[in-house]
Amino acid sequence: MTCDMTSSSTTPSWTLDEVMGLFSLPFGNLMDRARQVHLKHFDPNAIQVSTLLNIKTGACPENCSYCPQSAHFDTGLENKPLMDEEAVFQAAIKAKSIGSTRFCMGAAWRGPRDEDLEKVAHMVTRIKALGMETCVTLGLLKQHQAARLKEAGLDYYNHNIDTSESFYEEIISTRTFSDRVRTLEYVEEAGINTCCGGIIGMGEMPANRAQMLHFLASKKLPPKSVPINMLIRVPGTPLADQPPVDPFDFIRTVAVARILLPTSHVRLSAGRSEMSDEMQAWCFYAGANSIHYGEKLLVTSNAAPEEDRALMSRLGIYPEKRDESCFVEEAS
Ligand code: SAM
Ligand code: DTB
Ligand code: SF4
Repeated sequence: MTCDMTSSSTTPSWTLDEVMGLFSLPFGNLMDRARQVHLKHFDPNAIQVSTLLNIKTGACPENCSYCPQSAHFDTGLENKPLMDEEAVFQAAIKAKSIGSTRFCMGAAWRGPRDEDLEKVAHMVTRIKALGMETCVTLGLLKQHQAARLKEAGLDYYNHNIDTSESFYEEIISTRTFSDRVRTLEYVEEAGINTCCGGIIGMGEMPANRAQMLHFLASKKLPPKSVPINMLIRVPGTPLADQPPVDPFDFIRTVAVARILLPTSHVRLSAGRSEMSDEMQAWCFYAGANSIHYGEKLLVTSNAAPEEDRALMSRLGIYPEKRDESCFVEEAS
């Protein structure tokens, strides 16, 4: 049994113009709007805590311009094959011991081969039995692969659309936006929660950010988890020299995500190590209520765990308990 998927029954429908209007609001007005929505649906001081592990590193055939793991760019990364199940399991135990309630495994694949998917399915089942929520991000899936992950007990599949459909081909040419959407459909049909968001700072315009969030909010099943990544400008990737994102524009994007996806968790994902404490505090105020916790993201550094603990303490925020709806069978 996995978590219920009735996440956004209260989501009103938005036109793209209305979403653009939210982005254009004076900063304080937008914060007021987002805060009201956040207070209505969540404990504003509880933060969902996930830990990431890259279980297969580098040599990815896709050419995502932001990604240090693409075989198309020389980022100095050491490629590594799929990790052993036992090593992954031990990492999950460690993540649980530091307070994470969800373990997210990432693989640098265009999509998994069936034999690799089977190995990942075993990892999912073992980690779930620890009492953790499970998430994987493995690239494009076939329909039967999504069904197999559901059978293994997977709670979330992370598959980002990354940006708007109109800007997509500027960033990636080895697959289309529609390829991505098809995998999301397979995941939804299988009954797995989707985790889907994007990256800010790739050279997109405010309209592209609005289109991306409008697309997510307009889905019949909006994602239950929405990562908002700030581009990590990795040397060797085509986006290495992008100008930094204006912190207020990033916070605005978090706030619009909160308003459009009122019952979803909005995750501050990549880029937190480059954010000031004040910027993160504004993101939490604007409605971000999930983080990746741990020294590493997939291959790049994350905010230091001791700094995260200190910041949470200074802000009076605390880790959210796990979602009990994910564990109905075990509890009964
Ligand atoms: N290969 C799988 C896929 O593409 O879905 C899973 C791993 S992939 C690295 C997961 C997500 O990480 C991407 O969709 C992207 O949103 C994010 N990401 C990768 N590199 C990033 C970077 N340099 N800065 C911010 N986010 C990044
Ligand atoms: C997501 O949206 N962000 C995480 C997770 N999903 C898998 C990954 C961020 C990756 C940042 C660059 C890296 O370390 O590879
Ligand atoms: Fe491969 Fe995923 Fe990186 Fe794209 S984002 S290059 S699919 S690992």
